[in-house]
Amino acid sequence: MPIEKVDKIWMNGSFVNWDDAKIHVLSHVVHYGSSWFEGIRCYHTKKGSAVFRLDAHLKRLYDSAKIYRAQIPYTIEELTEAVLETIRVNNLKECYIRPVVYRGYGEIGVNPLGCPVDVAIAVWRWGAYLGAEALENGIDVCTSSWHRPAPGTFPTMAKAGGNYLNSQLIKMEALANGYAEGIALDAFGTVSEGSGENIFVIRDGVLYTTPFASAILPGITRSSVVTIAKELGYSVIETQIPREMLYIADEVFFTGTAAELTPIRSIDKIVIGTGKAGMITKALQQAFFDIVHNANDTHGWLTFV
Ligand code: PPE
Repeated sequence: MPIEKVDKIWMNGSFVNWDDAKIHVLSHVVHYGSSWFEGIRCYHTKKGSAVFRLDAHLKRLYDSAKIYRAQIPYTIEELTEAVLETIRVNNLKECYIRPVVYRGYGEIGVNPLGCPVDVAIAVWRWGAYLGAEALENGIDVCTSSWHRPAPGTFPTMAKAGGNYLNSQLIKMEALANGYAEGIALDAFGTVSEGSGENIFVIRDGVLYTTPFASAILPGITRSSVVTIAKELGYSVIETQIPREMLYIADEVFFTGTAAELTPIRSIDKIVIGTGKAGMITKALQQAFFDIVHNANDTHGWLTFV
């Protein structure tokens, strides 16, 4: 997706012009993938602009850095304020927010500890991630020949830049074969997640989603949907999902900040359910959009800008 420029980017405590937000080519992150980031949405709700689950996203950012022994040189309160300020200075009512922490310029070599931990926050306008129609009608996806990392290789609970090399392989293969997205299996051959989304499977009125140990990113949309589904009276089971369960599901959908709740209408050319967004998927979508569009927020999930 092309990026639409805005005015300012927050870098290490001050605002710089969009075109000046640059780093040195010998920054550690460029060579060794040493970054941790978040994707957050700010919605233009009926009650004003509000960021969805800002605290949970920033908590995950600090967790990601901690796994890699990186100390973020700001408090969570400072970064919270920096995110809100970045939205305000750019005069955006609605946007996608990308805080990124990275090992900067200092030393070269695998050992990152001699490099500074730098922080930037960018915002931009980002619409429907998998296409405008996707939210309504669902998408056609495939299972990927690329698997998610095995335990003890790349920690998937960290939202690390380097993990997205795996996501890129999954996404490019899917697109090359004419699909909108790929579903990756884990090292054991059970379902993991999409290149940038968690997955839910519905069968006989029960929701299933893959556990953290299936090499997923602990998605914040995923946890929100689990909460919403339980409130609507559905059972949600977190368990390993065999690949074939995808094909015989009544409904399958992706969740993610960018993807929101995107229905899946076919997998490997096998039609899922009725081949349209299912009833439960629609009900969950509606409940989710009621929170972020109408600000009907009973959970304290919105931070107003
Ligand atoms: N798994 C992966 C691998 C992932 O990247 C995301 C978010 C999720 C699950 C869902 O997590 P959450 O957003 O907390 O519900 N992917 C982000 C980046 C997408 C991109 O293309 O860049 C996102 O959705 O913002």
